[in-house]
Amino acid sequence: MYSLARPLARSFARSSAWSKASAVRTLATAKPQSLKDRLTELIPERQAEIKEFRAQYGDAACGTVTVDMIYGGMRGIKGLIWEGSVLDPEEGIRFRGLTIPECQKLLPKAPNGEEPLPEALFYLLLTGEVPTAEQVQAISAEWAARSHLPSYVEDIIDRCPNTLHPMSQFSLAVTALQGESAFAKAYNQGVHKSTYWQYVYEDSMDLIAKLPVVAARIYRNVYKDGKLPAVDPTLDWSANFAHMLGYTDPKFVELMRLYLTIHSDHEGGNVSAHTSHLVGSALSDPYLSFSAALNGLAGPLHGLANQEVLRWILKMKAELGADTSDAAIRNYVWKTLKSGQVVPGYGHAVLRKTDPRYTCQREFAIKHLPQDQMFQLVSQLYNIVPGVLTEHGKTKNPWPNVDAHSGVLLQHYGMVEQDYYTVLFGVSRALGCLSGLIWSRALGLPLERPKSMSTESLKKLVIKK
Ligand code: CMX
Repeated sequence: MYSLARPLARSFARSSAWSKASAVRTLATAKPQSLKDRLTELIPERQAEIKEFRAQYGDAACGTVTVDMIYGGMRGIKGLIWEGSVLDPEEGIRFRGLTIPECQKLLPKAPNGEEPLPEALFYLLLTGEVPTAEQVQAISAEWAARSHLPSYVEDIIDRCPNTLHPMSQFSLAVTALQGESAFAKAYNQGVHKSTYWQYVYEDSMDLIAKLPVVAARIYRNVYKDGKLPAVDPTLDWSANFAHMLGYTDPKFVELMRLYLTIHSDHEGGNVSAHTSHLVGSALSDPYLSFSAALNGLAGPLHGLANQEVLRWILKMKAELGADTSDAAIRNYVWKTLKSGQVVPGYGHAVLRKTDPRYTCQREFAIKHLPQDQMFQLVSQLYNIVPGVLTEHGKTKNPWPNVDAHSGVLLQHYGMVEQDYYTVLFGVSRALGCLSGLIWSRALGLPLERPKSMSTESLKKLVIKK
């Protein structure tokens, strides 16, 4: 096991009592531990560290809250704990201290594969440690073994009309899976709160295992003949998902590994992560919490933007015909803005630079599909849109986000059904939301309940007499 030593583990470097202890234990451990055993060791250490931190610094202020922040969607208010990742406006995401290129380098890969396995990222999100290939294989096998769907859930999916958006079907199926919740059963039996995380862990492992089966069933029902191959216990999570979707090209499988890794987590304040955190804080089980997150992900300003991007580019192609000059594209972007719509795939609530999740997908395209006509259009847009948005003068971040690139890769390998793209995002986002939920229960985080104000009460508070 590779443990996050300095300088990589910036996030833990400062709270080094925990990271040093785990590094030492890592070296001393001969036999690889299961993920749950490792968590069982790490949780009390982290609980003690936080207890001490709060005892010393519990009264420390963490910035001011202004009236504009309150009206402005709570941007920048530091208001929740999320252990798995931290987002820097300039640099982008770090998963437990590791950037995306560092994850691509350090996380175990499939035999002959070049992209990281999402199983490894999940281990990293939960423990802060890079697992061995053996530990990752154990997770792949465990997820394959837990992947069975109850027949009532299969029936619910099969009864959905093809006209119901795949994200609605996905959320519905995850809600229906709630009948399987170990946490809900344990809570009803009155288990001690110190054990909650263990049931949330079991539900999370089950749910992550089942998501590709649910998602592939929706895909096959809506776009294909409804027949689904069985899960292959010898394949990793992404390879199984690609196989069930009906894609056999090894490059598509590699794309899935990259895709499911990079869409997993983007700190805790984004709509999907925050929703799962909020709903989970009411001790709603992981199925209810994650289906709520999916409903947020299905919004066009969040995950649905990946569908919107491809639609917008196809519409542009249809409108411009043969003239895809820079000038014609610039006019099309301006037309979108002047009609009061957003340019999908551009801008971000936190980032102020090109999203590294965009960059790594661009690198994948340069490597595997440099001649793809749609990729070339996406590249052309990258040269044009930031300038137009800057001239337009409203957007704080004119650079592309993750959703500006994903669709063009998927369509290259034959997945042209744009309405489905956000479901892929949802499968991946489970890794971040559910690892967050496990830690929230392990740390005993309470019911989330910020203070809201009416305009009148806010005026009374801030206007000096
Ligand atoms: N096109 C046009 N206008 C944009 C814009 C874009 N891509 N991005 C921001 N703006 C506008 C905002 O709508 C806002 O306008 P108003 O003042 O009229 O309300 C103004 O610029 C300021 O917004 P901001 O502070 O820069 O951005 P926000 O934090 O409010 O919003 C986001 C962030 C992502 C919702 C926004 O950039 C956007 O709508 N982008 C397009 C949709 C998109 O790609 N979403 C996916 C984000 C990644 C993800 O979650 O998956």
